[in-house]
Amino acid sequence: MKTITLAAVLLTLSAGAALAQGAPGARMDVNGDGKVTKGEFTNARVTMMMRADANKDGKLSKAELETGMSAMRKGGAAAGKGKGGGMMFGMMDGNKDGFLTRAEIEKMIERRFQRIDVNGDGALSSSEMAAMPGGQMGGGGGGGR
Ligand SMILES: [Ca+2]
Ligand SMILES: [Ca+2]
Ligand SMILES: [Ca+2]
Repeated sequence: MKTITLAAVLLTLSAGAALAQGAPGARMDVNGDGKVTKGEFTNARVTMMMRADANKDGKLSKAELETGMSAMRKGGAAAGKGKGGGMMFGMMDGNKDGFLTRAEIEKMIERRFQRIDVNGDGALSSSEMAAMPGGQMGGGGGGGR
């Protein structure tokens, strides 16, 4: 299945490039008001995570998550977290069935949102995003440019 592999690589590359350019979160701010609301944030992150759903069953297995994470790392996003998906997977899989459903991923992302939203106004300003813990989401390079 050469075509599929190539397509996946291209997808990964363009995703990485898109993530690497501009401010962290520029892509998440769908309506361009300079803030990323909880909905925008959750949606962007869930969509990103669900890209790893290789067999399109709507759930992420551990293997799918790990593949997706390493693809993201190669693309430049999610850099810095060298730990692999294992621990993260365990934390996210609320019912321990070995799969992450969209709802489980959303829950994790909402929790993360609350941590990033320092002033608790329900939206992330660019300074809050810049201070995002771990610099996931393409912020890993840290202020080059
Ligand atoms: Ca917005
Ligand atoms: Ca899946
Ligand atoms: Ca689960």
